[in-house]
Amino acid sequence: MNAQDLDEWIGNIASGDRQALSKAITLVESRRGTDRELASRLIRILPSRSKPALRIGLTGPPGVGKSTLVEALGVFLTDQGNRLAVLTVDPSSAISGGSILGDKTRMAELSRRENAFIRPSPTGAYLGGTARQTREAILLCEAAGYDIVLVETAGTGQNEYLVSTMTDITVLLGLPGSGDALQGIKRGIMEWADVIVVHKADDPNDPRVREALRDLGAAAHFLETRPHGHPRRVVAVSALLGNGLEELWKVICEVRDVLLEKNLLYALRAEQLVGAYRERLKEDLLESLLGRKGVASYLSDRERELREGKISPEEAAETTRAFIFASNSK
Ligand SMILES: Nc1nc2c(ncn2[C@@H]2O[C@H](COP(=O)(O)OP(=O)(O)OP(=O)(O)O)[C@@H](O)[C@H]2O)c(=O)[nH]1
Ligand SMILES: [Mg+2]
Repeated sequence: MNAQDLDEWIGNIASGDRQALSKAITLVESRRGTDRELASRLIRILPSRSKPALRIGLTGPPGVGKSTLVEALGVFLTDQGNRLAVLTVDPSSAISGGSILGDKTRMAELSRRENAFIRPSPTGAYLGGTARQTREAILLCEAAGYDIVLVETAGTGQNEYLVSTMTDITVLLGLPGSGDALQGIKRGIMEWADVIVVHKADDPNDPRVREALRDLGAAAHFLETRPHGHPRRVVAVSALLGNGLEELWKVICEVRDVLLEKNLLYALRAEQLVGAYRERLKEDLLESLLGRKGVASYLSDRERELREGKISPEEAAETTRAFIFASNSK
Protein backbone atom coordinates (compact mmCIF):
# COMPACT_ATOMS: atom_id res chain seq x y z
CA MET A 1 0.00 0.00 0.00
CA ASN A 2 1.51 3.35 -0.99
CA ALA A 3 1.48 6.60 0.98
CA GLN A 4 -1.42 7.97 -1.04
CA ASP A 5 -3.59 4.92 -0.27
CA LEU A 6 -2.79 5.30 3.42
CA ASP A 7 -3.73 8.98 3.36
CA GLU A 8 -6.99 8.13 1.66
CA TRP A 9 -7.71 5.41 4.22
CA ILE A 10 -7.12 7.86 7.06
CA GLY A 11 -9.30 10.41 5.31
CA ASN A 12 -12.12 7.87 5.20
CA ILE A 13 -11.67 7.03 8.88
CA ALA A 14 -11.74 10.73 9.78
CA SER A 15 -14.88 11.32 7.76
CA GLY A 16 -16.77 8.73 9.80
CA ASP A 17 -16.59 5.73 7.47
CA ARG A 18 -17.19 2.84 9.89
CA GLN A 19 -15.93 0.21 7.52
CA ALA A 20 -12.63 2.04 7.10
CA LEU A 21 -12.32 2.21 10.91
CA SER A 22 -13.22 -1.47 11.39
CA LYS A 23 -10.72 -2.48 8.75
CA ALA A 24 -8.00 -0.45 10.46
CA ILE A 25 -8.76 -2.05 13.83
CA THR A 26 -8.58 -5.49 12.23
CA LEU A 27 -5.20 -4.50 10.86
CA VAL A 28 -3.79 -3.47 14.26
CA GLU A 29 -5.17 -6.69 15.75
CA SER A 30 -3.27 -8.79 13.26
CA ARG A 31 0.02 -10.29 14.30
CA ARG A 32 1.28 -11.00 10.80
CA GLY A 33 4.58 -9.29 10.09
CA THR A 34 3.43 -7.46 6.96
CA ASP A 35 0.24 -6.30 8.70
CA ARG A 36 2.29 -5.06 11.66
CA GLU A 37 4.42 -3.00 9.38
CA LEU A 38 1.44 -1.44 7.64
CA ALA A 39 -0.32 -0.86 10.98
CA SER A 40 2.71 1.01 12.34
CA ARG A 41 2.79 3.23 9.26
CA LEU A 42 -0.91 3.92 9.58
CA ILE A 43 -0.73 4.72 13.29
CA ARG A 44 2.31 6.94 12.81
CA ILE A 45 0.58 9.28 10.39
CA LEU A 46 -2.76 9.58 12.20
CA PRO A 47 -3.56 13.28 12.55
CA SER A 48 -3.50 14.65 16.09
CA ARG A 49 -6.67 16.09 17.55
CA SER A 50 -7.16 19.59 18.79
CA LYS A 51 -9.54 18.45 21.55
CA PRO A 52 -8.61 15.17 23.21
CA ALA A 53 -11.12 12.35 23.45
CA LEU A 54 -11.79 11.02 26.93
CA ARG A 55 -10.50 7.47 27.42
CA ILE A 56 -12.38 5.52 30.04
CA GLY A 57 -11.55 2.00 31.20
CA LEU A 58 -14.35 -0.07 32.66
CA THR A 59 -13.29 -3.19 34.50
CA GLY A 60 -14.50 -5.73 37.02
CA PRO A 61 -15.05 -9.46 37.43
CA PRO A 62 -16.95 -11.47 34.80
CA GLY A 63 -20.71 -11.06 35.07
CA VAL A 64 -20.58 -7.92 37.23
CA GLY A 65 -22.58 -6.14 34.52
CA LYS A 66 -19.96 -4.18 32.58
CA SER A 67 -21.59 -4.60 29.17
CA THR A 68 -25.01 -3.74 30.58
CA LEU A 69 -23.51 -0.60 32.09
CA VAL A 70 -21.75 0.30 28.85
CA GLU A 71 -25.10 0.06 27.08
CA ALA A 72 -26.93 2.16 29.66
CA LEU A 73 -24.18 4.76 30.01
CA GLY A 74 -23.68 4.73 26.24
CA VAL A 75 -27.33 5.47 25.55
CA PHE A 76 -27.21 8.23 28.17
CA LEU A 77 -24.09 9.77 26.62
CA THR A 78 -25.16 9.53 22.99
CA ASP A 79 -28.52 11.06 23.96
CA GLN A 80 -26.50 14.06 25.12
CA GLY A 81 -24.92 14.32 21.69
CA ASN A 82 -21.59 12.66 22.44
CA ARG A 83 -19.93 10.40 19.89
CA LEU A 84 -18.96 7.22 21.65
CA ALA A 85 -16.69 4.32 20.71
CA VAL A 86 -16.73 1.11 22.73
CA LEU A 87 -13.95 -1.44 22.64
CA THR A 88 -14.51 -4.66 24.49
CA VAL A 89 -11.37 -6.54 25.34
CA ASP A 90 -12.16 -10.00 26.55
CA PRO A 91 -9.13 -12.04 27.44
CA SER A 92 -11.34 -14.96 28.40
CA SER A 93 -13.36 -15.07 25.21
CA ALA A 94 -11.10 -17.71 23.73
CA ILE A 95 -12.18 -19.99 26.55
CA SER A 96 -15.78 -18.99 27.17
CA GLY A 97 -16.64 -18.22 23.54
CA GLY A 98 -19.74 -16.42 22.41
CA SER A 99 -18.82 -13.08 23.96
CA ILE A 100 -19.43 -11.24 20.70
CA LEU A 101 -23.01 -12.45 20.57
CA GLY A 102 -23.44 -11.66 24.25
CA ASP A 103 -22.17 -8.12 23.87
CA LYS A 104 -24.25 -7.47 20.76
CA THR A 105 -27.45 -8.42 22.55
CA ARG A 106 -26.39 -6.62 25.72
CA MET A 107 -25.73 -3.44 23.74
CA ALA A 108 -28.72 -3.77 21.42
CA GLU A 109 -29.92 -0.20 21.64
CA LEU A 110 -26.49 1.40 21.61
CA SER A 111 -25.41 -0.61 18.56
CA ARG A 112 -28.27 0.91 16.58
CA ARG A 113 -27.15 4.46 17.30
CA GLU A 114 -25.58 6.49 14.58
CA ASN A 115 -23.11 8.18 16.94
CA ALA A 116 -21.92 4.99 18.62
CA PHE A 117 -19.35 2.52 17.40
CA ILE A 118 -19.00 -0.84 19.13
CA ARG A 119 -16.11 -3.13 18.51
CA PRO A 120 -16.11 -6.45 20.36
CA SER A 121 -12.75 -8.16 20.48
CA PRO A 122 -12.71 -11.18 18.20
CA THR A 123 -12.15 -14.45 20.00
CA GLY A 124 -8.61 -14.72 21.22
CA ALA A 125 -7.35 -11.88 19.09
CA TYR A 126 -6.15 -9.84 22.03
CA LEU A 127 -4.49 -12.68 23.85
CA GLY A 128 -0.86 -11.91 24.40
CA GLY A 129 -1.02 -8.50 22.82
CA THR A 130 -3.79 -6.71 24.64
CA ALA A 131 -1.94 -3.53 25.49
CA ARG A 132 -0.58 -2.56 22.11
CA GLN A 133 -3.64 -3.60 20.13
CA THR A 134 -6.01 -1.80 22.44
CA ARG A 135 -3.85 1.31 22.56
CA GLU A 136 -3.79 1.48 18.78
CA ALA A 137 -7.52 0.76 18.48
CA ILE A 138 -8.13 3.70 20.86
CA LEU A 139 -6.03 5.99 18.65
CA LEU A 140 -7.99 4.90 15.59
CA CYS A 141 -11.32 5.61 17.28
CA GLU A 142 -10.03 9.05 18.23
CA ALA A 143 -8.95 9.70 14.66
CA ALA A 144 -12.50 8.79 13.65
CA GLY A 145 -13.71 11.67 15.79
CA TYR A 146 -15.24 9.86 18.76
CA ASP A 147 -15.19 12.12 21.85
CA ILE A 148 -15.38 9.28 24.34
CA VAL A 149 -13.71 5.91 24.07
CA LEU A 150 -14.89 3.28 26.54
CA VAL A 151 -12.78 0.18 26.99
CA GLU A 152 -14.52 -2.73 28.68
CA THR A 153 -12.30 -5.46 30.01
CA ALA A 154 -13.12 -8.38 32.27
CA GLY A 155 -10.97 -8.36 35.37
CA THR A 156 -8.71 -11.32 35.65
CA GLY A 157 -6.09 -9.92 37.98
CA GLN A 158 -3.65 -8.20 35.65
CA ASN A 159 -6.24 -6.64 33.38
CA GLU A 160 -7.48 -3.97 35.72
CA TYR A 161 -3.96 -2.71 35.95
CA LEU A 162 -3.42 -2.98 32.20
CA VAL A 163 -6.52 -1.03 31.29
CA SER A 164 -5.48 1.74 33.67
CA THR A 165 -2.21 2.10 31.73
CA MET A 166 -4.02 3.04 28.55
CA THR A 167 -7.01 5.06 29.67
CA ASP A 168 -7.38 8.43 31.39
CA ILE A 169 -9.90 7.24 33.94
CA THR A 170 -10.46 3.76 35.32
CA VAL A 171 -13.86 2.69 36.62
CA LEU A 172 -13.93 -0.48 38.70
CA LEU A 173 -17.14 -2.46 39.19
CA GLY A 174 -17.99 -4.86 41.99
CA LEU A 175 -21.09 -6.31 43.60
CA PRO A 176 -22.35 -5.53 47.07
CA GLY A 177 -21.92 -8.64 49.13
CA SER A 178 -22.42 -9.96 52.58
CA GLY A 179 -19.23 -9.94 54.62
CA ASP A 180 -16.79 -8.82 51.96
CA ALA A 181 -17.61 -5.23 51.10
CA LEU A 182 -17.33 -5.67 47.39
CA GLN A 183 -17.59 -9.15 46.02
CA GLY A 184 -14.98 -10.22 43.55
CA ILE A 185 -12.76 -7.21 44.10
CA LYS A 186 -9.46 -7.39 45.85
CA ARG A 187 -8.31 -4.34 47.73
CA GLY A 188 -5.06 -4.14 45.76
CA ILE A 189 -6.99 -3.67 42.55
CA MET A 190 -8.71 -0.60 43.94
CA GLU A 191 -5.38 1.21 43.73
CA TRP A 192 -5.77 1.46 39.97
CA ALA A 193 -9.29 2.81 40.06
CA ASP A 194 -10.44 6.42 39.95
CA VAL A 195 -14.07 5.55 40.44
CA ILE A 196 -15.50 2.51 42.20
CA VAL A 197 -18.99 1.32 41.32
CA VAL A 198 -21.10 -0.81 43.62
CA HIS A 199 -23.07 -2.40 40.83
CA LYS A 200 -26.47 -4.06 40.53
CA ALA A 201 -27.64 -1.71 43.27
CA ASP A 202 -31.23 -2.12 42.09
CA ASP A 203 -32.48 -1.04 45.50
CA PRO A 204 -30.31 1.81 46.82
CA ASN A 205 -31.71 1.23 50.29
CA ASP A 206 -30.62 -2.39 50.38
CA PRO A 207 -28.48 -2.64 53.54
CA ARG A 208 -25.77 -4.50 51.60
CA VAL A 209 -25.48 -1.61 49.15
CA ARG A 210 -25.24 0.92 51.98
CA GLU A 211 -22.70 -1.21 53.78
CA ALA A 212 -20.60 -1.57 50.62
CA LEU A 213 -20.69 2.18 50.01
CA ARG A 214 -19.65 2.89 53.56
CA ASP A 215 -16.89 0.26 53.73
CA LEU A 216 -15.46 1.12 50.34
CA GLY A 217 -15.57 4.81 51.03
CA ALA A 218 -13.54 4.20 54.16
CA ALA A 219 -11.16 1.80 52.39
CA ALA A 220 -10.61 4.23 49.52
CA HIS A 221 -9.56 6.80 52.06
CA PHE A 222 -6.60 4.74 53.16
CA LEU A 223 -5.31 4.02 49.70
CA GLU A 224 -2.59 6.14 48.22
CA THR A 225 -4.12 8.99 46.24
CA ARG A 226 -4.12 8.81 42.47
CA PRO A 227 -1.46 10.90 40.69
CA HIS A 228 -4.04 13.59 39.88
CA GLY A 229 -4.75 13.94 43.58
CA HIS A 230 -8.52 13.65 43.24
CA PRO A 231 -10.03 11.36 45.87
CA ARG A 232 -11.53 8.07 44.72
CA ARG A 233 -15.27 8.14 44.64
CA VAL A 234 -17.66 5.26 45.31
CA VAL A 235 -21.03 5.24 43.54
CA ALA A 236 -23.98 2.85 43.65
CA VAL A 237 -25.34 2.04 40.19
CA SER A 238 -27.93 -0.23 38.65
CA ALA A 239 -27.46 -0.35 34.90
CA LEU A 240 -30.57 -2.46 34.65
CA LEU A 241 -32.81 0.17 36.23
CA GLY A 242 -30.74 3.18 35.28
CA ASN A 243 -30.08 4.19 38.89
CA GLY A 244 -26.95 6.21 39.56
CA LEU A 245 -25.96 6.74 35.93
CA GLU A 246 -26.00 10.52 36.17
CA GLU A 247 -24.08 10.41 39.42
CA LEU A 248 -21.49 8.10 37.84
CA TRP A 249 -21.06 10.39 34.86
CA LYS A 250 -20.78 13.41 37.14
CA VAL A 251 -18.02 11.74 39.11
CA ILE A 252 -16.16 10.74 35.93
CA CYS A 253 -16.42 14.33 34.71
CA GLU A 254 -14.99 15.58 38.00
CA VAL A 255 -11.87 13.48 37.47
CA ARG A 256 -11.67 14.59 33.83
CA ASP A 257 -11.91 18.24 34.88
CA VAL A 258 -9.12 17.82 37.42
CA LEU A 259 -6.94 16.21 34.75
CA LEU A 260 -7.63 19.08 32.36
CA GLU A 261 -7.42 21.92 34.87
CA LYS A 262 -4.17 20.75 36.35
CA ASN A 263 -2.81 20.08 32.86
CA LEU A 264 -2.27 16.47 33.79
CA LEU A 265 -3.98 14.70 30.93
CA TYR A 266 -1.09 14.85 28.49
CA ALA A 267 1.43 14.24 31.25
CA LEU A 268 -0.47 11.09 32.21
CA ARG A 269 -0.60 9.92 28.60
CA ALA A 270 3.07 10.67 28.13
CA GLU A 271 3.94 8.58 31.21
CA GLN A 272 1.76 5.77 29.84
CA LEU A 273 3.80 5.83 26.63
CA VAL A 274 7.05 5.72 28.57
CA GLY A 275 5.69 2.78 30.57
CA ALA A 276 4.64 0.98 27.39
CA TYR A 277 8.09 1.55 25.91
CA ARG A 278 9.83 0.12 28.97
CA GLU A 279 7.55 -2.92 29.05
CA ARG A 280 8.07 -3.54 25.38
CA LEU A 281 11.83 -3.11 25.64
CA LYS A 282 11.99 -5.55 28.52
CA GLU A 283 10.06 -8.14 26.54
CA ASP A 284 12.15 -7.60 23.42
CA LEU A 285 15.45 -7.72 25.27
CA LEU A 286 14.44 -10.83 27.14
CA GLU A 287 13.30 -12.51 23.99
CA SER A 288 16.44 -11.69 22.05
CA LEU A 289 18.81 -12.56 24.87
CA LEU A 290 17.08 -15.80 25.76
CA GLY A 291 16.85 -16.65 22.08
CA ARG A 292 20.63 -16.52 21.64
CA LYS A 293 22.51 -19.63 20.67
CA GLY A 294 23.23 -21.93 23.58
CA VAL A 295 21.20 -19.95 26.10
CA ALA A 296 18.23 -22.32 26.21
CA SER A 297 20.40 -25.32 27.02
CA TYR A 298 22.41 -23.27 29.54
CA LEU A 299 19.15 -22.37 31.26
CA SER A 300 17.88 -25.93 31.40
CA ASP A 301 21.21 -27.05 32.87
CA ARG A 302 20.89 -24.45 35.65
CA GLU A 303 17.31 -25.49 36.27
CA ARG A 304 18.40 -29.09 36.63
CA GLU A 305 21.08 -28.03 39.14
CA LEU A 306 18.49 -26.03 41.06
CA ARG A 307 16.16 -29.01 41.27
CA GLU A 308 19.06 -31.16 42.44
CA GLY A 309 19.82 -28.60 45.14
CA LYS A 310 23.31 -27.91 43.76
CA ILE A 311 22.96 -24.14 43.45
CA SER A 312 20.78 -21.33 44.79
CA PRO A 313 18.41 -19.31 42.60
CA GLU A 314 20.66 -16.26 43.06
CA GLU A 315 23.76 -18.13 41.95
CA ALA A 316 21.91 -19.55 38.97
CA ALA A 317 20.69 -16.09 37.92
CA GLU A 318 24.13 -14.53 38.37
CA THR A 319 25.99 -17.16 36.34
CA THR A 320 23.31 -17.10 33.68
CA ARG A 321 23.59 -13.34 33.36
CA ALA A 322 27.38 -13.62 33.10
CA PHE A 323 27.04 -16.35 30.49
CA ILE A 324 24.58 -14.39 28.36
CA PHE A 325 26.67 -11.23 28.40
CA ALA A 326 29.94 -13.08 27.81
CA SER A 327 28.45 -14.78 24.76
CA ASN A 328 26.90 -11.47 23.77
CA SER A 329 30.19 -9.63 23.50
CA LYS A 330 31.81 -12.34 21.39
N1 LIG B 1 -30.05 -7.00 38.93
C1 LIG B 1 -29.20 -6.49 38.04
N2 LIG B 1 -28.65 -7.28 37.12
C2 LIG B 1 -27.80 -6.75 36.22
C3 LIG B 1 -27.46 -5.37 36.27
N3 LIG B 1 -26.57 -5.14 35.27
C4 LIG B 1 -26.37 -6.31 34.63
N4 LIG B 1 -27.11 -7.29 35.20
C5 LIG B 1 -27.16 -8.71 34.78
O1 LIG B 1 -25.91 -9.33 35.02
C6 LIG B 1 -25.60 -10.29 34.01
C7 LIG B 1 -24.22 -10.04 33.44
O2 LIG B 1 -24.22 -8.80 32.77
P1 LIG B 1 -23.09 -8.37 31.72
O3 LIG B 1 -23.35 -6.96 31.40
O4 LIG B 1 -22.99 -9.32 30.61
O5 LIG B 1 -21.79 -8.51 32.61
P2 LIG B 1 -20.25 -8.31 32.17
O6 LIG B 1 -19.55 -7.79 33.34
O7 LIG B 1 -20.18 -7.55 30.91
O8 LIG B 1 -19.80 -9.79 31.90
P3 LIG B 1 -18.50 -10.29 31.09
O9 LIG B 1 -18.35 -9.45 29.86
O10 LIG B 1 -18.79 -11.73 30.78
O11 LIG B 1 -17.33 -10.15 32.01
C8 LIG B 1 -26.72 -10.19 32.98
O12 LIG B 1 -27.65 -11.21 33.20
C9 LIG B 1 -27.33 -8.82 33.26
O13 LIG B 1 -28.69 -8.75 32.93
C10 LIG B 1 -28.08 -4.54 37.27
O14 LIG B 1 -27.84 -3.34 37.39
N5 LIG B 1 -28.93 -5.16 38.15
MG1 LIG C 1 -19.25 -7.98 29.00
